[in-house]
Amino acid sequence: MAVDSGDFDIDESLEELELLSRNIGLYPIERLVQRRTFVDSKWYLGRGKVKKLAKVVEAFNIGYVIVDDEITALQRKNLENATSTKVLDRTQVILEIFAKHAESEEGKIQVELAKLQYELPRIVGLGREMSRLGGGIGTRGPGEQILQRKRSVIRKRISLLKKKLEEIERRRKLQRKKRSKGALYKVSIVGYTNSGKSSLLNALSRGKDAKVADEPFATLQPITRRVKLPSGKVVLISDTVGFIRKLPHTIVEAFRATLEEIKNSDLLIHVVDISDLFYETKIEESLKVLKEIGADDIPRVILFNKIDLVSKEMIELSMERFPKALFSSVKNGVGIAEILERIESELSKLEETVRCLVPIDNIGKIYSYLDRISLENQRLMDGRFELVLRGRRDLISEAIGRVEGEVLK
Ligand SMILES: Nc1nc2c(ncn2[C@@H]2O[C@H](COP(=O)(O)OP(=O)(O)OP(=O)(O)O)[C@@H](O)[C@H]2O)c(=O)[nH]1
Ligand SMILES: [Mg+2]
Repeated sequence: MAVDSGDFDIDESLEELELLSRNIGLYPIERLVQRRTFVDSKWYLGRGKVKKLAKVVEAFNIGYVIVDDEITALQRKNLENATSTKVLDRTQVILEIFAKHAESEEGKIQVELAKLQYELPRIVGLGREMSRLGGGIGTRGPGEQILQRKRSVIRKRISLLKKKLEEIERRRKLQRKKRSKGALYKVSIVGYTNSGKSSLLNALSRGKDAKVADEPFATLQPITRRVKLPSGKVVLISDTVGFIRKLPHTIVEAFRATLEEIKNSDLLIHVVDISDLFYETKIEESLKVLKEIGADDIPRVILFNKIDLVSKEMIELSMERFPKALFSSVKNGVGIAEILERIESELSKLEETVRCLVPIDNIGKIYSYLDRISLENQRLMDGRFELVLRGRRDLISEAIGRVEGEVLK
């Protein structure tokens, strides 16, 4: 059930909600859409539509009403009272799917945190009836006291979970520091859920470790693999949690550390399911999430996957619209070599070659960078070393900055 405010294709959105609902065992049998530009603050729908909803619920003996939006506690209470049935919203459905897929300690904590943060603001304002059980006007009845206690328990739990996540994040940073000695490039595979990100990681790393499934949000804990590029250079490639329209804010918050890993990338491969008729809106939705986590300025390559499911014309049309995009059928191993080549060429844009003169006494300092930048040539010249260095711009300037070498270019 949804209000169509014209922001996006409502049928597409409901189609997606249906898919999400099925994933947690709820099978929608009726759809109800109200076309209006605003959402009713108390009822979500207009009053007439609420009555219609109640009739539909009764006629079909419906067990759940699912709203294609995030609703408030008041809207939920009113809809539940009016329809005498349980009301769920889009965020709760997504949270349930996440809960189903949480396997690791971190994933479980993140999901519990997201759920509690969703619940906390929804405990307020429903205490009026409960309060009537006790105290009079102006006093705090036992109902309100119970709610306050409940809120306080949830707040404490939230802060405990946040501490645990911080600890996990701290450990991860330490590990990263150890690993980053080699300063390998990091490539992240991002995109809408179910587009084939984990399948791609498996194909690129010739492994099977990343969990692949034909369902939304199969990946909650992204994995990272070392992958050898055609030149022999090794890079780190990670898959990520899938994006979705209206990705609940509580999820972005709870999974911030996981999502922010994307920010540490040198390059993003944005996977798009070309067989999805609405792929353009999904590209936009993914860009919104990237923006929200501050990763929208990282170089990005669009990859249209699942070309085995569409016609040649569709591929040609997408090529015209996105001339720089890559195309693949990861399932059939088509396009993998081109992806590796493109990763190589994109990363090489981040590099530069510099010729410089360094005093002999300082050469050790430059050598200490040779696990991260490469020394292409060196010769002794008038008591100084002439070096040709190639590597990441930032590392080259850091290395040369340490020895005050003279840059010849
Ligand atoms: N037909 C076809 N199916 C593919 C292709 N690539 C992946 N799939 C299927 O698409 C489904 C989703 O693949 P995943 O790799 O799990 O997708 P994901 O983007 O990691 O999904 P989440 O982690 O759930 O966000 C699986 O059933 C894959 O087998 C492809 O090239 N063609
Ligand atoms: Mg995945």
